[in-house]
Amino acid sequence: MPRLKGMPRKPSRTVRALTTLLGALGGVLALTAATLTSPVYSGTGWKALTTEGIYSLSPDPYEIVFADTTARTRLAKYFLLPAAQVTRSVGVPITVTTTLDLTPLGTCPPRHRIVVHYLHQPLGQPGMSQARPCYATGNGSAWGGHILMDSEYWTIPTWFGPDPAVNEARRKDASTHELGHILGLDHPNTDIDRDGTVEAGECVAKDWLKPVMCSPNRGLPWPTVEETTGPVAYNFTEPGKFSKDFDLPGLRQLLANYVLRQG
Ligand SMILES: [Ca+2]
Ligand SMILES: [Zn+2]
Repeated sequence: MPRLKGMPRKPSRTVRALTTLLGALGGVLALTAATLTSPVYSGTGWKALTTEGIYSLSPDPYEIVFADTTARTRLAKYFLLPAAQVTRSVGVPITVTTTLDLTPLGTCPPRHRIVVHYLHQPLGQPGMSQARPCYATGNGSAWGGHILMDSEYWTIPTWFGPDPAVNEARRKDASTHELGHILGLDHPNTDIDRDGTVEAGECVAKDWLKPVMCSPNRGLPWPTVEETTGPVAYNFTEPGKFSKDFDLPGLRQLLANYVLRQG
């Protein structure tokens, strides 16, 4: 481009620099707009349960109910903490009720009901619990469903190892983990070591804490007995909590997806 006679060079440079800056800003703005308008189905340490048809979390309240009085007596307290966390830190009210609900396992319960069962080996295998999430066919949001907790965690006090504190921490983690599935979270395990296989416990961690949705058992190893220290309990600093760095951001994004998917 020809320069006007007598025109100093500096302004021209300034204009070019400004143009480049605007170009860069334009790119940033476009990226932000795309981020704001598109639903997201996975992030660091979390993954949406799209394989079960769940793409979002509804802002309307959910309630936890029980299949029978034994389930209510044994398990109600294990859902208080995660329900309060989702209510307070995600913004979706979840109430632990005293209601009994006889909806059969093969049937989805009424909208936004989560039925908790206390059953011996519900999958026919030792130590296996299960969530059976339902989804709203209209918009792919979490509907509610059934949680089948294996009663062995409670009837055999040393199920998770010799340390009572470890056992209680694992019971809490297991209950919260199954609730997470109902709310639309999948296992976030990924092939971190790039050996071609997604392994058990292969999940991101922050301050040694993995997502509660990490499979299995928050990705924690069985407690082991060390000769010098006795039973070692592995980082159960936040038993039964959705982790603030992984699970909770995932649930918040699922809630945001509810609106984003309507756009
Ligand atoms: Ca691997
Ligand atoms: Zn699971």
